[in-house]
Amino acid sequence: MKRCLWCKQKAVIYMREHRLALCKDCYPKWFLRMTERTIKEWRMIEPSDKVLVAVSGGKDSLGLWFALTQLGYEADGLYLDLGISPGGYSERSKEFAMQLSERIQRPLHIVKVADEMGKPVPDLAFASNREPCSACGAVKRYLFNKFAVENGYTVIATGHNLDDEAATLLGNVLRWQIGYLARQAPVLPERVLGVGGEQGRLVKRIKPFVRFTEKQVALFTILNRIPYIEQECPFAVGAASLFYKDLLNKIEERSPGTKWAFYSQFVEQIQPLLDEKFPEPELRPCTRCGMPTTAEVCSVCRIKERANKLVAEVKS
Ligand code: Q46
Ligand code: ZN
Repeated sequence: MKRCLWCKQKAVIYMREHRLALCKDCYPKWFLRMTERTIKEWRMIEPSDKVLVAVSGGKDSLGLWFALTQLGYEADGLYLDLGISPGGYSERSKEFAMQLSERIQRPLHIVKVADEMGKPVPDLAFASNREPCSACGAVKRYLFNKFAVENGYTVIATGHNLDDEAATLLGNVLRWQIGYLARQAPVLPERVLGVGGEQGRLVKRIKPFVRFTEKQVALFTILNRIPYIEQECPFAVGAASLFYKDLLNKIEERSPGTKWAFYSQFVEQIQPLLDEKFPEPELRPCTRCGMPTTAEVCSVCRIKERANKLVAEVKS
């Protein structure tokens, strides 16, 4: 049995990639220290920033919200009710988010996708003929940004971990999705429109957990006794990202540290080159809603319009 390197108690985790064993008391301290280091290294949060955490009710986003408040950041939460009903998924996730808000005494904002878009995510996806995750991703990015802009938040923090980011990177590399690769980074700076008023802004996005594996985040959340939704979103079943995560875990097993090397070397050496060579097209205000987009009509307004058209066709 391994002993904690810091205090010699019984270890609860051995991180081969760091050659570090830690106990249940020292591990959360190490985890917070590493989170703070990531925030500072990437200049994720400045003292004047107002931080909004995208809270889903899962281990990553709840762990992140808790960690940020432990580190002294006055971060608020936003829970988007996607209206995913199989297994009571959205309802149960919301309960967990509310429990943590109560415990850390920070406000949790709740926005219902159906109120904002006229329909919940599964109906929007079906009616617009898109994969649920593709419609869901676009709607989430849009509504988080809209809420942040309208309520004066300057940073949106998400709980993406190393497994998520490495799997996305692998997927993008396998298909050489240069546009996506050019914009895959732990920090996406704020982008402002020359014209278009207050809404013409993409709020800065940060991923303070990119250094941690999924297991490391889960352990932090569990050791801090934060209940979270363990059930996967019903639409995640069979997703390619789960398969890529599995592959990367097998590689990591054979060669510890590969996952981090794959991701961090990309971010340090390749992403800046791509970003320079393939700059994002100019942003302009969506002609329907005024939010920033690279097209004439933003993808969310197009989803909404297609969904409404279908309803009109069914009724006639
Ligand atoms: S919530 Fe939405 Fe995820 Fe469910 S529908 Fe897909 S994108 S899997 S993070
Ligand atoms: Zn729009």
